[in-house]
Amino acid sequence: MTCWHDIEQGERLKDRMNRILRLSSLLLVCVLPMTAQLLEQPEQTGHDHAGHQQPAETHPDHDMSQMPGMQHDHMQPERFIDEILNHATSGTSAEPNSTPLPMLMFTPNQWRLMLHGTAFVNALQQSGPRGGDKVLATGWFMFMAQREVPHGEFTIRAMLSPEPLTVTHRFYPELFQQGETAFGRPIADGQHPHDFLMEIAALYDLKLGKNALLSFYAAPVGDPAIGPSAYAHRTSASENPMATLGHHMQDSTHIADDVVTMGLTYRAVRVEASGFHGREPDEFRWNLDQGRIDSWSTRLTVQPRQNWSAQYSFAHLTSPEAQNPRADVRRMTASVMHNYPFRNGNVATTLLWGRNRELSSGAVFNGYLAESTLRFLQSNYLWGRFENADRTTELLSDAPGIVLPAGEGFLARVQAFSLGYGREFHWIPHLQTELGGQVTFYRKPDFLTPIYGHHPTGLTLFLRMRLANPIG
Ligand SMILES: [Cu+2]
Repeated sequence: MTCWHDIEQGERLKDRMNRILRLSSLLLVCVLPMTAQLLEQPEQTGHDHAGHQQPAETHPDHDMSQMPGMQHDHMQPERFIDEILNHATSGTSAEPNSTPLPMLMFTPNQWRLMLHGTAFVNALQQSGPRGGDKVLATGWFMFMAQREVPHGEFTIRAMLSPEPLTVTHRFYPELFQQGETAFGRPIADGQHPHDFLMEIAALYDLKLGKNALLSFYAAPVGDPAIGPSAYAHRTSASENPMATLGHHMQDSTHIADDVVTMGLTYRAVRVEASGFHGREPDEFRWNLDQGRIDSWSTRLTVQPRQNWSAQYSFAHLTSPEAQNPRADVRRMTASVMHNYPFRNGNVATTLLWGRNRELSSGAVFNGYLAESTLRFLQSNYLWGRFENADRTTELLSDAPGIVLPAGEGFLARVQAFSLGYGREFHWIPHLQTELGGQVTFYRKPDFLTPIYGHHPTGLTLFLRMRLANPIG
């Protein structure tokens, strides 16, 4: 039987492990970008010619020329304002200007119609008494239409997820993962599916001269200005089908109800403010949840160079958890993203910190992440993710023989280290198909060993499909 006071011993071990694993994460984010530079010399792009856009032909992922009816002059953004106007990711999030954007695009009349989508069919194995196995599919599909309007650009977007259908029993096994509910109870060692309606949004960008942009975003369900692009949409996590342990401290608000956002951009700097309903989506994933605008966030994004993006955001979430309705949360996140395209490849990296502070109890929970995805020799992917995340006592609320204090408090800090490889096959036109696998090793304080075993490990094998124009 494990007792609560054993935590102290775990705490001491925690510090030592943290030091080792922080070093590993540094290695991870240094080694992958350097590998990219060894593999290929960077191609000569037009990056030095400020104000000019770079032709699509220099970016393999953007080669529209082989598609009948496709726009032939689609541009990789050279400036932050152009990256914003692309609206290529969830909400109003941004990635470095040089980030590849796999998609299909059609240009009937005055409109630009775009289809983005990624789906994984996964076979999971999570070890130990708290683990499990499952076959399931994750992913999302985004339809977007854009056109020029007087003084600006108008965009509408719908993002859908198959997960309510393809994740049975309201969650899939993922060791140490927590957040949201299934059958009225907190999910422990599992990840919830995302809502069928991930985003329905209208965006209007008003051009204020050449260097400034005033942006409006309204979404019955959508993504307020908090954090970087959520893990499912980040290029640095593009081949990793598993959810981040820090999701509910970093980017879980990517599906929120009744979102309005305003943003002002000047050259490389943008300031945004959002209002939205703070309650997390309920476990009924097919419906559209609604609620009054009771929460807010603000975000500062800076994209000074082609390959860099950084953000800092601060949010007040009113009663986010159905299980803990009296607890309001202040969330703070900071992140830096780097992207480096080169001939026949790309490497994308994210460093991310997220922090929740529960206002009633004063409890603070932190989540740190470093991840990187390298595409090399056209069709090969190598990726890694390191996380260091606080877990709350809710994780063990269903564990037999555990004595926990009342209320939701700090339980432990755990580490997860994932490494994966995948190879892409071009069997079907406009569908990049990949076979891949990844392994995740977890570290936890010793007092959790009777519950999780000595070496908790996760294994994922997957088939991934992504809508995109042919590479190369
Ligand atoms: Cu999510």
